[in-house]
Amino acid sequence: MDTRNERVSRALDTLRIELPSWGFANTGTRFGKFLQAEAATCVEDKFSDAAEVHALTGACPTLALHVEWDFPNGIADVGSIRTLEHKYGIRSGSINPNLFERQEYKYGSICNPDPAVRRMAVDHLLESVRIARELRSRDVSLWVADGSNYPGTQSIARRIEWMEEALAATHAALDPGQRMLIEYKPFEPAFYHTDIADWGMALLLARHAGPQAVVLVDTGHHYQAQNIEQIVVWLLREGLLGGFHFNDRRYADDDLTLGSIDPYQVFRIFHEILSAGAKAGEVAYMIDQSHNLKGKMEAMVQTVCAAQELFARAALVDRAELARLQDGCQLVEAEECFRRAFFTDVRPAVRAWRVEHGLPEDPLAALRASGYVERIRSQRAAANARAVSTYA
Ligand code: PSV
Ligand code: MN
Repeated sequence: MDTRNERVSRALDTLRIELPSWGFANTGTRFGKFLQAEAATCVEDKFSDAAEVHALTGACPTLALHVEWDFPNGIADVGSIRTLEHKYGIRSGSINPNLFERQEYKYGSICNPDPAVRRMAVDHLLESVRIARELRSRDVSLWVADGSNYPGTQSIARRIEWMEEALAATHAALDPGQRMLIEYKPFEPAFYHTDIADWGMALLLARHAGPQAVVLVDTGHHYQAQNIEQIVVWLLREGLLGGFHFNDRRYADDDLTLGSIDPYQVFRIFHEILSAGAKAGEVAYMIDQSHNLKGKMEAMVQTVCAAQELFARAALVDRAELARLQDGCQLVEAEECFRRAFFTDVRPAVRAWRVEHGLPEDPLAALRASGYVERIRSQRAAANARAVSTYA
């Protein structure tokens, strides 16, 4: 029988968590932003911050990039991104097309009734696939913000057709090793109907698009009380769970630190993935948070540490014993077996894993002691102050 430390160590060796470039920049809510002097002001800052988080946690070798924000010149920026990859030892991760910010997308992007706008959106998707290919990124992660605000104002059915056409065209452009991740969200920015509102719609769209299309589960994108781990089990069973966007939520898509509201939910999700025997990397774990109040660097380190601890706890579930108890319908014993792992204090084992890998025992304390945040604050304050004045 393995010791607790060995099980935790083996589990953490397999856990990779992608950082979002936009999580280091000044972003906020639609009601405003509280600007941070240390926020990233350019793509290089984002690579630098990601490298720091990786050095502290040992789990984050890739950075998710958003095309509109990180490639202002489109594919022409690939060369400078490659230079940054080498300079900071961080690889480009998922490539995220942006189908939600241009004025042309007021009535939708790939579901817009205007064929010229749909064409523009598909061209952007195809360019995103080319960028991903150039950077050897496996995943193109797609969130479609399309929808409508008033009943009867759009044909839901025709918009499905247009969406299928766009996704098929994007899928056809993928290289054999690439994947197209389809993210769903039940609300915001559309209030009446959202074109990809839930995992069922995302799953059907993925099936229609082709074998390299899979579903992306953003933990913030569900109605209250929805059982996310059950969705995860179904997607795993269908071979369609592409990955996650990690955050937490109290009401809506709140962009909170992972597990800050409900760590038990994250544990249950990890348990189902480990129970299904998913191979490392098959399910992409990505963070999708833009902190408005917490320091961005600290919040990111905190989320990675929370993910590591909850993953470690899920790895401690005695799955053979649990299966036996489930088969015998020994409800109390089964639940206690499950809870025993959840309530285990894995922090000593996680610290041991860090020491074994030459990492700081306490990444958050190490970040504070490093002076990194103070350094970037003084380097970036002027540029961020200029950003403030543009709002005046
Ligand atoms: C939308 O709320 C979302 O979850 C999508 O993943 C976007 O790409 C991301 O947030 C950043 O706006
Ligand atoms: Mn997301």
